[in-house]
Amino acid sequence: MLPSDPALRDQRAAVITLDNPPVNALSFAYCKALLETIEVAHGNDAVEAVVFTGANGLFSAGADVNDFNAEIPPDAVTIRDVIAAVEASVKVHVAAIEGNCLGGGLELALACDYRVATPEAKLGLPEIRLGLLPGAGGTQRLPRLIGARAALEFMLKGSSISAQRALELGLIDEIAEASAIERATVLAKGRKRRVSERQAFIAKDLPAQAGPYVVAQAHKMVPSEENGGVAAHKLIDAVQASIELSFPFGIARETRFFDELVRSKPSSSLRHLFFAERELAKIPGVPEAEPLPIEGVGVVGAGTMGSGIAIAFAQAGLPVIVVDSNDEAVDKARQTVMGMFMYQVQKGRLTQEEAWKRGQSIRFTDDWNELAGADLIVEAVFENLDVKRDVFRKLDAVAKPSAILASNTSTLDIDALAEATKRSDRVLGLHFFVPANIMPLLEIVRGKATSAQTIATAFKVGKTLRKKAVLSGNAFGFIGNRIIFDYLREATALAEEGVAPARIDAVMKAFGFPMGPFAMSDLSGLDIGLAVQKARGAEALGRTNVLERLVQMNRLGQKTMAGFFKYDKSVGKGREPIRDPEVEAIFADEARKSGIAPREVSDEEIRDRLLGALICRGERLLEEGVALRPGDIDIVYVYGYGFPPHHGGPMWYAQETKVASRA
Ligand code: T1G
Repeated sequence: MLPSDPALRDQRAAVITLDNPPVNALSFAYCKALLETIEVAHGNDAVEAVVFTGANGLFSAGADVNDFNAEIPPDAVTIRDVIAAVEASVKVHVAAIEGNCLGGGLELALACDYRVATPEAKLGLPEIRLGLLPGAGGTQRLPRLIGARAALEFMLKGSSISAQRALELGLIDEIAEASAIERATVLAKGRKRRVSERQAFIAKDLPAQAGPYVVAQAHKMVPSEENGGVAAHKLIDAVQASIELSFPFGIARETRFFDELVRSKPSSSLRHLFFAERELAKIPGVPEAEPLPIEGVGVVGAGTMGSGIAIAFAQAGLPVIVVDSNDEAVDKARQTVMGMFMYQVQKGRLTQEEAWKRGQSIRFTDDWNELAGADLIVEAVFENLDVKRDVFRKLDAVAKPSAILASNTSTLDIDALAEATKRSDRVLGLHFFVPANIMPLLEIVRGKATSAQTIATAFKVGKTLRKKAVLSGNAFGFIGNRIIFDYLREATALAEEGVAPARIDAVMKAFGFPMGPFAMSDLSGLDIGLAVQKARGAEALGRTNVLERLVQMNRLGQKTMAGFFKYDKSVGKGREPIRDPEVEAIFADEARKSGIAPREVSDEEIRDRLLGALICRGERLLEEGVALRPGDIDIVYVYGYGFPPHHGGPMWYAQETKVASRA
């Protein structure tokens, strides 16, 4: 285990390489082998220092999340045991970090005396995203190393930071421009352990008496326990323990909290979503196909969707050509684009120069021939089949033979668009969500002739855009919208039975949705909802004409400051729904005409009927093969329709709570 490289050997350092492909997960099984390796190094007098590093281009992704889905065997060797061995040793330990160093992997590094990282390393404690908290000492060691306030912010966010930021925080000791292992062994030479320092009462950035204030403030800033905030509140309590209790008692408190969270429903839901997301691009029956290179993108239509899609591609570093013959739309789109990039500068996410460059990477024109060089062209024009077929016919003529043509339609038939071209194998749907440069969801809609290579290319584009890309069959409304229609219809049915829209929305907000079904309809526009209903024919039309009446009264939703609710510019920037008895009267009148009697309905019935509608349509889409897996539907709903992640998505919720689907 002593390095073969004589230079390193002379440093009397033992290099232990974490090597458990693909992400060096510190599973119980791997920790067992690792502990044995460490004990050999500790037992070797020739070894003065131990250097941990990682194979496979990263340090470690932390604990193996799969291990938490089963009862933890009593004799399991965990990261805690590995860290206890490191702490008990007299030898200096140094972490040589390359690539990702996350979760338990970073906690192992925190148990070392020194940390060296290469410039591209990424360090993070993302446990909160799994409904957990760092359970191998991170909540006690990190506050002592970088201060309670910085540690709290770091762990509550759960996002990774760069090596440079880690150095600024004091999380690492050095950035190694060349070999981290080499720097680590040099750094270890002649150094002493820092265990006691690490376990002492130190509140670096916080006068002792401020601790309770910071903790109290933090509790106010995270969601309530009912609303998915359980892990966050426990994490804050664990950091409070790091301020108030001695190290061993703090560790005991952390362990208790971790063991409670790992058995909690919110955590099992979030772990389900973690793995569901990683299944998305595994398409059964589609042979591994080499994705086509996408170096230039075209967008047809400079409206809200078109400019958002253009920004999304520019943000991913791809040059974009936007075609639109309407000068007014082009001017508005140009402002939207520059406005978006200037906003990123204000937020400190881009430098002025980067924003300018990104803005310049989007070119507007009314000349379709400028699309001849694009590898992918996304059509985002008015939602009308004939208009779109005409666009596809024109694109087929100007685009190069290898180009992929995609439609951003949210409901229309992809095959009907493909038939307007001579390249139906290279035609598919790429359904973005508003705003396209922000919403993480992307539905990839496969037509009957869409090739495996086109699908593979679409998933690669999804990864480049950092989207959660979900494959959908070519059916009305695809996955997301098809399911939401049933959900909105069930909400309308409840209102027809005399339940106020405001109460229905309140029940779904209490469940964890950012907004209820009626506010959601008002946001997307009642005229759009009615047009879609009409396009779908009788099956979609509700039992009454409420929607039609509201549209005739020009109550189209937020855009006309009245829909199912009223809106007032002076209340919540005109976006806060205000209860309107006039609408409830219209519901009552229409219900009377349709012979629907008002009835008492409990909050539970409201919740279960609406969730039941989601689940039922989800089950049908799985039967019809429109959606591949329940997990795919859960990702669509969590990342596209505000389904609360701590409930895991409609299909996971159904499985976990036995809520019956509602036909
Ligand atoms: N456990 C088990 N499997 C994992 C895993 C993990 N921690 N991380 C990744 N995988 C699998 C993943 O399912 C996929 O499998 C393959 O590895 C490649 O992943 C005690 C309790 C590291 C940034 O939350 O963020 O430590 O689909 O597709 O895009 O306090 O994976 O190929 O079969 O994502 O290059 C905390 C989670 C754990 C990090 C790489 N750690 N992982 O991204 O590849 S809890 C995390 C990631 C913990 C301690 C606690 C990313 C990545 P398959 P991938 P990638």
